[in-house]
Order: sequence, then structure tokens, then C-alpha cells
Amino acid sequence: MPDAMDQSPEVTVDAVVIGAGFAGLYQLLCLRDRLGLSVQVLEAGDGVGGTWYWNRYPGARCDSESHSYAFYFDEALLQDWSWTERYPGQAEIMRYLNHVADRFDLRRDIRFNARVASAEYDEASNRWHVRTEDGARYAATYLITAVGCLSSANVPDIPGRENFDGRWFHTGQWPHDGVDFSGKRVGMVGTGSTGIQAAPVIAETAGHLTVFQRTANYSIPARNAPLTEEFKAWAKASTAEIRATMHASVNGHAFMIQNRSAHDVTDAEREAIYQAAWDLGGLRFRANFRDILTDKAANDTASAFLKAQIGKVVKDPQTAAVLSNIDHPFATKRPPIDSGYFETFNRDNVSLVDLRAAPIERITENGILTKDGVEHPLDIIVFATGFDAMTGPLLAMDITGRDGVTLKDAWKEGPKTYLGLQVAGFPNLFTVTGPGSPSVLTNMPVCIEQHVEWITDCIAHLRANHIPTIEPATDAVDRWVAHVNDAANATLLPQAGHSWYLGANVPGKPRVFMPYAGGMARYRRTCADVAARGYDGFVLGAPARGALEMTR
Ligand code: NA7
Repeated sequence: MPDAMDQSPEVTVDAVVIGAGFAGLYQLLCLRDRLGLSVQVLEAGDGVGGTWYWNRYPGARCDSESHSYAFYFDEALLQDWSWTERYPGQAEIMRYLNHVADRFDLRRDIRFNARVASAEYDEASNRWHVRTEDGARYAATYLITAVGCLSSANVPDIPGRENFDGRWFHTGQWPHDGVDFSGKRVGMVGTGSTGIQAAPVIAETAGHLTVFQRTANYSIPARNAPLTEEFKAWAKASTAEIRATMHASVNGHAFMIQNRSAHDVTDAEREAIYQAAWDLGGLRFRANFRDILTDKAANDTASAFLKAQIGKVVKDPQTAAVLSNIDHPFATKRPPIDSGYFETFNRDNVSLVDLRAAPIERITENGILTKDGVEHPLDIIVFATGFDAMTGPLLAMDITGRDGVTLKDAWKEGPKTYLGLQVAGFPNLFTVTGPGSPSVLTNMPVCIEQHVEWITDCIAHLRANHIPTIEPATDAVDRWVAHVNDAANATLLPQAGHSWYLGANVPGKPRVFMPYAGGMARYRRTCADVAARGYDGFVLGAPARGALEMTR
């Protein structure tokens, strides 16, 4: 008997786009308004926003500066929108993306509450058949995933969670009506960017906050503040300059990495440079010297400075020692920036548990039991434990390409893409900010714009030339995967053996350095060259005979 899914009529469009965050919104706009295609966006949430729709945890804030965390494709949009703070908060980013959706009339082609369950390529018709969990069906020539890199929550499989009498939450699936911490005993597991943002805010209202730290982390003050009218005026007058800097920089930020080695200056000069960067706040700290991420001795200087700051801020020496017992070079895990994180440990209602000394044994009815036999009584557990990054959201969908090969099979040893954009054996499937692209190592809107525009130009090329399919050649994929590895190995990044860049935070996930560490500017040139050379490394399907005759 056919199931309910088979009974709903299939809707045919030129392109299905999965996700309505920055990437999905811009991809819709480009394909629909620039190329004139019919497009259906499928979005699991009930609103636009992607990452920012789900990550509503207390203190959620972007760590790219607001004037660079925006679409740059439309000058009028840039001129009309004003950010209010140096680093945009979650609610303001949501307002921005809703503004974009309204301004370009995008909602009419987005179906909300539509989580994609499967997508299957049919060679005979050259169509992707896409199903949502609620049984809707779509057929499309092009399938574009705009699912984000950090959208598959990693809730650790700690025994006993089901027995906990209190409530628990993952920061990436935060309730829309918030969580009331007042007077509650809150345990927060995880001290990545998220935990570091959340702890100070939770501590403001919680009866007691216990932070469970497995890996100690560096953090630099964000020094977030309202933007001055002068800065706002400068940002609006300087959009061309800001865009040029973001396109030229390694990370897509609106500042360049200084072209000097940490060894070029005296110890006193270096200390003064670090102090000034600490006082200024934010990710610019990493840009002080060109060799911070390539030379261990250079990195050690930054690392020593940052560890010393923890000791200056945190009053209890034992707590300071645990917080600064950091085992990896600076910035080899995503460097958090914070608003009062280390200061939080000076509060009477905050304590730190060192999971390296006593790991979590299990969750009990009353709280968290650590291996030293101490039960930490809790009313609420917050898992700030990150994501099954980059591949997680793609593999959560059942994607099947040519000859019945699934993406799970194709990637069982780790993700294999060409330029992070396409997978061999999956014709006309494009992965915005996919593994093998700079993505999470950059200021995301910049790399999203580049990917979306490249994909749009590519589809325009296919259509203009009646080319039915594009997919990468396997040797081009092999070369790119090797290059992605080489680029990572030329840096200190793989030295943080437990980072999510390597997939090491998810049990059983292949250990492969997933993002491309060769730099955004270089990557942008590579993608442009590939296209200019007739999509070198890609296999283009032969134009249909009828189509060719029509063009003659
Ligand atoms: P992260 O950076 O992956 O941090 C997750 C944190 O949770 C990190 O401290 C982990 O420790 C910790 N963790 C994960 N699983 C466990 C278990 N089972 N027990 C104890 N501690 C655990 O995620 P975030 O959400 O903070 O940030 C993700 C990105 O979002 C960030 O990099 C920015 O790009 C924005 P570990 O280090 O694995 O020992």
C-alpha cells in the first residue's frame, strides 16, 4: 500500500534550495530574480534565520563585527540598514534577515516547517526528487543545500540523561520563549564559543551556575558596545573599501592580517601589541602577526599572553589555574570572544568543575555525578556542547546520487568534495559552504556570497549552453581533498586534536580536517579560475541534441 508521502502530488521547479539562512535567502534571490528560475526553498524552522533561528541561547552574539556581518551585494540594502552594536546579537541578526526576506519578497518561495528527509537523483529524467518529513514532494533540476555548517546539535550521549528530574537544553535548539533560570541551580557543560557567551548571562539570574569544563579555552574580550553615529556614518560611506578588504583578507573579515612575524619585534614591543589588541577586543587579536597560525614559537607568545590575562582577571588562583590550563595552540580551535566570561568566575554564585581531573560519570536524577564521586545537584542542565559540524546537517538528510550511491557511503571515510561545492556522482547538487571550502574559518556572509554567486553563474552557464549536468571529476576531487589536507597541515590547526574542525567532537566521525585553510582570497581566485577555464575539473553533461539544434 502506498504511504501518505507517495500520495501528495510532486511539485516541479527548476531548483530546490534547502535552508533559509543567509545562504538560502541569497541563493533564492539570485536564481529567481537574476536567472528567472522557479525556486522552492524548504526550511525546517518556522521562520528565516538558519543558525540564528535555532541558536537563541542567552548571550548569543556573532563574533564578526556587524559592519562586516551583512550582505554586500546590494548597496541600497547596505545604506538602509544600520547595526546598533559592534557585534550583532542574535535578535538583531534575526531582524536583519527578516528585513532582507521582506525587502526582496522572498517568503513567497519559502516553505517553512518543511524539513527535508530525502533527496534522490534520477538519471533518466535528470531530476532530483526531494521529500520533506511531512510528505511533500518536489522535483528539481538543481538541488542546492544551504543548510549551514553548525546546525546539527551535538547532544552528548551521557548515561542517565533520561533519568534527570530537572530540565535540559542544548544551546542550538533553544526554546523560543526562553528559559527562566532565576533561583535555579544550573549546570552548563561545554566551554566553546557558545558556553563562553552564555555563562555570564546565565549567571546573572541563576541561583548558582556550575560550569563543567573539559577543555580549557582561550577567550578575548569582545568589548562589545553600541556603535557611535560617527562609526555608522563611516561604515556607510566606506562600503566599497570594506568589501575590498573582506575580499582580499584571509578570513573574509574587514581587517587584514599584519604582514610581520611575531619574531620581528622585541619582547616588550610584542607585549605592547598584544595589550593594545586585548584592549581593543575581538578577533583582530589573531591578526597581529602573520605567523600566529603557522609557527609554534610565534603562537606560544600569543598563548602565553592570553593565559596570563586569565590569572589577572580571575581572583581565585585555583580556578584561574584550571581555566588557563589550555592544551592547544591559540586559535587552533575557533577562538571565542566574550563579554565578561572570566570575570563571571569571580561571582559568588558561579563555580567551575574540571572534567579533566574528574570526568562526568553519569547524569543522575539530581544532577551530574563526576568520577571523583561528587554529585553536583542541578535543576537545569545546559549543553553548550557544539555541533556535528559541516557534514552533520548534510548527512542527516538521506541524499542518494547516481547509481543509488548515498552521500553517507560516498563520505564514509570523510567528506570528499571539489572546492566544497560539489560531490562526484551527485550531478547538479551544490553545497553552499560545504566541507572543503573556507566556510567556518571565515566571516560566513562573505564566503556565502561568493559560493552563491559562483553557483548562480555556473547554473547560468549550464542553461545558456544547454548543458544538462555538472559534477566533479573524481581525480579533481582527489586532488582537492589532498590540497585541503596540505593547506591544513601547513598551519598549526590540526594540532588541536579534539576540535570540531577535525570532527573529533562526535564519536565515530572520521577524523578529517574539514574546512579549507588556504585562505578565502586564494580560494576565491581558485574558484574564479576554474570557471574561467570552462569549469576545469568538472564533468559537463553533453548538451541534448534537440537543444543544440534549437540554438543553431
Ligand atoms: P564547540 O566549540 O564545539 O564547544 C563545545 C564544548 O562542549 C567544548 O568545550 C567541548 O569540550 C564540550 N563538550 C562536548 N561534548 C562534551 C562532553 N561529552 N562532556 C563534556 N564537555 C563536552 O561548540 P560551540 O557551540 O561552543 O561553538 C561552535 C561554533 O559556533 C564556534 O566555534 C563558532 O564558530 C560558533 P572539548 O573541547 O570537546 O573537550
